[in-house]
Amino acid sequence: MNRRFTFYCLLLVVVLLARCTKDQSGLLAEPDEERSGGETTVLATSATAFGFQAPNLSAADGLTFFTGNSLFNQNWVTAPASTTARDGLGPLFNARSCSGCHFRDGRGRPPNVTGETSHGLLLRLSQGNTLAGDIIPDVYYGSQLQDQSILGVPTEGSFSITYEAIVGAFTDGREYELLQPRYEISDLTQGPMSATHISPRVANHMVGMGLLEAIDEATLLSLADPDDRDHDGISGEVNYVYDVETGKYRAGRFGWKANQPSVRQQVASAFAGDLGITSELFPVQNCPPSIDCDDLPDGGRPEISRETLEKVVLYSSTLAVPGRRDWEEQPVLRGRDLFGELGCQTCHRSQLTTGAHPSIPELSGQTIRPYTDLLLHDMGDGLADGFSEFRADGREWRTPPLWGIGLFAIVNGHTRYLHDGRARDLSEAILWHGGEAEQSRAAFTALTETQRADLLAFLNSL
Ligand code: HEC
Ligand code: HEC
Ligand SMILES: [Ca+2]
Ligand SMILES: [Ca+2]
Ligand SMILES: [Ca+2]
Repeated sequence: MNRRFTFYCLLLVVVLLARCTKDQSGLLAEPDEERSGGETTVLATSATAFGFQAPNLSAADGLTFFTGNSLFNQNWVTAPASTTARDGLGPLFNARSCSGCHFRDGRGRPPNVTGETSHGLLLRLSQGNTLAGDIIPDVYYGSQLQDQSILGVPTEGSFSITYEAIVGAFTDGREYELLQPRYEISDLTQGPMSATHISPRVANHMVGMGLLEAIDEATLLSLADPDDRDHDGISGEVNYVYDVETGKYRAGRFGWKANQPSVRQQVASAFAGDLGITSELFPVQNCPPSIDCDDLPDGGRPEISRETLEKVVLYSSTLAVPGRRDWEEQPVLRGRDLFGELGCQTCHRSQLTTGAHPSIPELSGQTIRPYTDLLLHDMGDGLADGFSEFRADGREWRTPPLWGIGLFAIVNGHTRYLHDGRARDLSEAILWHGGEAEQSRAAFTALTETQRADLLAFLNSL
């Protein structure tokens, strides 16, 4: 009994001492904690913070990046045109340039009013899935609603969004209000829609894509725990998606459901689906059934050459990751520790190491802080879209990387988060978490106001 008492007394002294020293010196940042993209990091805080090339790029890759940048920003035009390098837009499209949605290489948002263009939200369509998980597209409208078209061709239709307010309260009594979006498609021009599932998605910010591509599949598998063997309530899973170049299924990394396997395929599918530009990877023109597209001039077959596509792929792969701001401030460091304590880090992984990038050695072997595991997680009913893609079911989403999310306000002039931009700030983004992240959400609502501010300060420093 006596020995036990002495033991607890000693323990108490040790704990108190530890606390004291901690309080005196304050919390410390880890070495290089601000360098989220390893050697590809830039310390930039302006409106162009997402637009820099990785500083460690070779001179040759730098030149390609420069051309890729203009192909990303410039408008594509209707064929035939004198600028044959940039013609072939449409007949159906959602925007005239990549940057029409990824404005300043940043995050899109839902339209503020019906019919607004260049916001960066699109609707994916399906009537279900094949046994292998591929989308079965709508008979007339394909797998995406294009709400713009070239002269003389009807658009497919348009859509509007209405929001229903949902109120809740933090444990300390402070109330909050979330907006649940509902989508309505109208003005359909090609007959009734057969798609039964709609998945709204906003354009992601573009930084660090090649680094995410360079993470070894073995690393992703080591993070995965599909059957939740360790019983922490979190069961991340790798998506396996169709690779149009090899005809095989491989690990998905890009898109809100990790539905694309590589930057190249993601970019080529954006050219085809979003701009109406065909490529070797997607050679078939997206054509409304009421039009004979063979009668329309095209921009070549394919409309973007392999060589030109590669430039946009390199550009999209090598945008520098912005370094962190205020990373040594005490509230930010307290927020960082809360991020770990609330279990956020179980999905939003703070540190990973890239393997060998197949074609861009500058991206290989980098210690990065992307705050993602690239895995699929069940996020509950609130975020569910009922839309499945390969192994991702209607409740599952890829953990999005959080690097750069504190800069949306400066770069894009808005603070909309989540796959459809429904969250109006970071706090709302967390409050929408459910499913595997329900414990984290609940723990967030139980924080004090100061703790919540610390956590948000940390997120804003990313
Ligand atoms: C109409 C708006 C729009 C246009 C135009 C557009 N994108 Fe996107 N982009 C999106 C959306 C939405 C997503 C997410 C797609 C998904 O989840 O399936 C995305 C995803 C991406 C991603 C993956 C991001 C990530 O974090 O996984 C890359 C890379 C990308 N786009 C590049 C491009 C390029 C290059 C172009 C021009 C050829 C382009 N995009 C044009 C809306 C757009
Ligand atoms: C079970 C895995 C998981 C956990 C745990 C988790 N998240 Fe997430 N988080 C996700 C997924 C998946 C999304 C995307 C959901 C969507 O868009 O519908 C997301 C989205 C976000 C976003 C919005 C990102 C963006 O680009 O729009 C923020 C911010 C965020 N999480 C912060 C947190 C914080 C803070 C915690 C801890 C309190 C946390 N997350 C816990 C998986 C998780
Ligand atoms: Ca075309
Ligand atoms: Ca379509
Ligand atoms: Ca687990």
